[in-house]
Amino acid sequence: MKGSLSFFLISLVALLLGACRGGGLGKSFYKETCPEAEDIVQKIIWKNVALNSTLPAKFLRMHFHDCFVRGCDASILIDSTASNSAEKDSIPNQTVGGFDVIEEVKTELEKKCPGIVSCADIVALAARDSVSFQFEKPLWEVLTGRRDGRISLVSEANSQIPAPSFNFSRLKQSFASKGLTVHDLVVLSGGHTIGVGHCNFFSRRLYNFTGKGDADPSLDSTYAAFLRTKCRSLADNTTIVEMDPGSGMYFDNNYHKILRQNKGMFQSDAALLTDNGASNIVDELLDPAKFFTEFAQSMERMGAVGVLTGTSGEIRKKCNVVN
Ligand code: HEM
Ligand SMILES: *[C@@H]1O[C@H](CO)[C@@H](O)[C@H](O)[C@H]1NC(C)=O
Ligand SMILES: *[C@@H]1O[C@H](CO)[C@@H](O)[C@H](O)[C@H]1NC(C)=O
Ligand SMILES: *[C@@H]1O[C@H](CO)[C@@H](O)[C@H](O)[C@H]1NC(C)=O
Ligand SMILES: *[C@@H]1O[C@H](CO)[C@@H](O)[C@H](O)[C@H]1NC(C)=O
Ligand SMILES: CC(=O)N[C@H]1CO[C@H](CO)[C@@H](O)[C@@H]1O
Repeated sequence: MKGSLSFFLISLVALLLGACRGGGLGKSFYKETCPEAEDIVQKIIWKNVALNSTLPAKFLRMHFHDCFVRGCDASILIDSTASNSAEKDSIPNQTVGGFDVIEEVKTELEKKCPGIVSCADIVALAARDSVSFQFEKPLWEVLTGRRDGRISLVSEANSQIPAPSFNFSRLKQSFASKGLTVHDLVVLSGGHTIGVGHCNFFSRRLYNFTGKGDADPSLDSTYAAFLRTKCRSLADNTTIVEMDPGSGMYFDNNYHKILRQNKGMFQSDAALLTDNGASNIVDELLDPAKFFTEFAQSMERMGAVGVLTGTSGEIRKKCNVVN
């Protein structure tokens, strides 16, 4: 009797821990309802990434921005209407891309299993599969079962997505407000190992850091000089620069290596070195094996932020409009 009671309690704890880990998500949620779902996503994402190597960065950033506003509920995909300005109109979203590919995946899934697979799961899988393309195997596990939100507000995107001007305490606070730790912050900032930044997000660091025509002293001066050859003035808001020079297409721990050399692009990158704890985590991630393991774990945690499951939300028919 006592044995079965403790077995019951242990099972209960295991169940609760499992639920907490994924916020109600599960492995292969579509196993019965749409067994091909994950293969279809991977096939279409890989086809597109093979043609356009800028896409992994677009999808990784899209997933991050989606999760930080109302949880990972595909609210980032909703178009603005006459009466509502959606997340897509926000300042941080102006350079997000890849929406057409998400719609291509959704169209195919609606043909195979109508009304089953959420846009929120497609975004999470697209981030994983696009980044994993060059490795030909999934880099992290994506639990599924997210449902789609019905609300998307430009004001929330502008206030909830951390800005590149943030200092350490604001970054920490931003991640904490999503239930993520400083460890997650340092690990996930490693997403900046792929993709590009527009000059206007960091040119004050090159030309007018304190308003006296000066550069940010925490930015390596040789690297700052190089960046000035790319971004010719404070007004340049069109030129893009690789965030991880020379390795900007390759997903690896080079972000943390160059960050350690004071070559992070944004103030928010440099800020990770201003806190002892965070700076120690940067050092740990100089070990590639450690980086890949930790990145996988933090992506799973980010992918569970504020998710809608069960009967909450809906399964959108088209990803850019609510049903
Ligand atoms: C910690 C706070 C963060 C800040 C302040 C931040 C800020 C930015 C900014 C300003 C850009 C440049 C956008 C552009 O100029 O087009 C960018 C790009 C990017 N970010 Fe972040 N980011 C943060 C965290 C993350 C996280 C957690 C991820 C994903 C795990 C991520 C993934 C990316 C990627 C992949 C790009 C490149 C996008 C492209 O090439 O189009 N970022 N980020
Ligand atoms: C690649 O994808 C990006 C993001 O959607 C898009 O802006 C760009 O035009 C695409 N490039 C090509 C060559 O299709
Ligand atoms: C970080 O930025 C906030 C807002 O700009 C400011 O109030 C705070 O003092 C800054 N913290 C540090 C440690 O510089
Ligand atoms: C640099 O910043 C100062 C203070 O904000 C401003 O007065 C000045 O116009 C800026 N310089 C340029 C070239 O924008
Ligand atoms: C870039 O700057 C120009 C001139 O200030 C402005 O008209 C334009 O809207 C800006 N573009 C973006 C994408 O911010
Ligand atoms: C990709 C995307 O939808 N970008 C939008 C961002 O917001 C501006 C308006 O501020 C739109 O014009 C863009 O289409």
